[in-house]
Amino acid sequence: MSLSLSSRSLALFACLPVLVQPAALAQKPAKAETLKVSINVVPGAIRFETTRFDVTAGARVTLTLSNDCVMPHNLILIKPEAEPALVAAVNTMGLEGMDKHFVPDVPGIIAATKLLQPFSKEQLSFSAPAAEGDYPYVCTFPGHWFTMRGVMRVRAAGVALAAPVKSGGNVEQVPDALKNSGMTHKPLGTPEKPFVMRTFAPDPGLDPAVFAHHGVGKDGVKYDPATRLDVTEKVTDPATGAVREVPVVRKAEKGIAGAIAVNHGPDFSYVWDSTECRLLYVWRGGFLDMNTYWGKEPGSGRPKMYIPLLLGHLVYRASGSMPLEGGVKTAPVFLGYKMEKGIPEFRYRVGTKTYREKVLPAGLDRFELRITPEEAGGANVWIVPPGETAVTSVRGEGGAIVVSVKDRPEPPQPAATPAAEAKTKKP
Ligand SMILES: [Cu+2]
Repeated sequence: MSLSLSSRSLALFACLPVLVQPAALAQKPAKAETLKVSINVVPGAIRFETTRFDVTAGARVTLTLSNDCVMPHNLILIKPEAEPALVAAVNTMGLEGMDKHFVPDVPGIIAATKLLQPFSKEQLSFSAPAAEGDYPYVCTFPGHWFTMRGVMRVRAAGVALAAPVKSGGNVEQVPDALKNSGMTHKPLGTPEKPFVMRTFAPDPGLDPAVFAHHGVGKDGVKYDPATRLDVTEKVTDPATGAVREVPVVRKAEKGIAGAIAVNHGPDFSYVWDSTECRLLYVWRGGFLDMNTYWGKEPGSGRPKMYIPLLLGHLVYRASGSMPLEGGVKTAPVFLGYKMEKGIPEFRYRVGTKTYREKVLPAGLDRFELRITPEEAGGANVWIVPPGETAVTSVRGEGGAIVVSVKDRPEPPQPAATPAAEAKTKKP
C-alpha cells in the first residue's frame, strides 16, 4: 500500500509524494516459527505507523524498526508497569542520553533498539513474555514518547492474532519528509506555511530559571554503548605519582531537548519548548543551519551532534519561571500540537488547567502569544516575569490571553565556522 499525502501540507515540496511503506505484517507462527513484525516511523510525524500488533505468549519475535525520517528515533518495548520509571529516567538524561541511545538502565525493558539515525533500520529478536497483556513500546528521544507509542498485545497460545493496527498517520502536522526533496541544510518556511522542526535547539544562554523541569546542561560521565560501561582514563597524581582510574567527563552541550523550532520565513522564527511548555526565544534573519545534524542535505551525513546553529539575531528571550498561574508549583504537561490553518497550536496542562497557545508575528518588530484556556471560568493569569521589559501588554480577548511583545534585538548569533562545516562527513 502506498499513500500520497495531501500536497497542501507539503508546501515546501509539493511535488514530492510521501510514500508510507507497506507496514507491519504479523503472522501467526507455526511451531517454532519466528513471528516477524516490521514497524515504520511515519516521516516527520513523531509516530510509529503501527500502533498495535499481536504476538503469542512465549513466541520468538523479530521486530524490525525502519526509520525513514530525518529525526533519530528508537523503540523500547517494556513491561506495562515500567513506563513511569522509564519516562522519569529518560527525562533526567539530557544530552548525555545521546550516548546511551536514550535507553536508560531501568528494570522492565524487554527489548530496545539503538537510537536509529535517519534512513536506517535495526532488527530486534526477543521472546514474547509468557504473561498475556498489553506491553507498550515508545520512542524515548526527547519529546517523542507522548505521541510515538504503541502496544504489543501478548495473546495466549491458540488465540487468533489480530492484524496490526495502523495509526491514522497524522502526517500533516510536520512537513519534513525531506529525503531527496532538494531541501538544503538551511530550511525555511513561509508566513502562510511555517516550517516546524522537532529538534534539539541551541540554548543562547537563557535565564536558568526558565529550565525548571529540564535535565539539560548537566555534565555527564562519558559512556561507551559498545561495552555498556562508563569510559575511564588513567590520571597520575602529580604529588604522589600514584595512578588512578577516573571517569571521563563529557561536557554537556548547550542544547534544549524536546524543542519545537518554527520558522515563518526569513523574518520570524521561534523555539517553543515541550518540556517547559512555553516560548523560549524568538529570532529574525534566518532559521537554523542543520549542517551538523543532517549534513549538507537531509540524510547525507551522520550527525556529529544534534544542535543546529541559529541563523540571525535574537529579538526575545524568556526569563523567570512559567508565567501562567500555577506553573511554579507543578511541572507542565505537554499534550501535543496540531496545525491550525498552517499555524502550530500547542496544547498543554499547567496545574489543573489546559491551554492552547499560538505564537504569531505581528509586524517586523512585534509578535503575540495567544493563549486560550480550554476550561471556562476562573481567573486565567499570565504573570509578566520580574525584569521582563519586552512584554508591552497582557490583555483578555474573546476568552484568550493575548501577550504583546516588542522586539529587543540582540547582536547576530555567531555564524558557522569553516571547521564546524568540515566536521560533517559523508556516510
Ligand atoms: Cu522518536
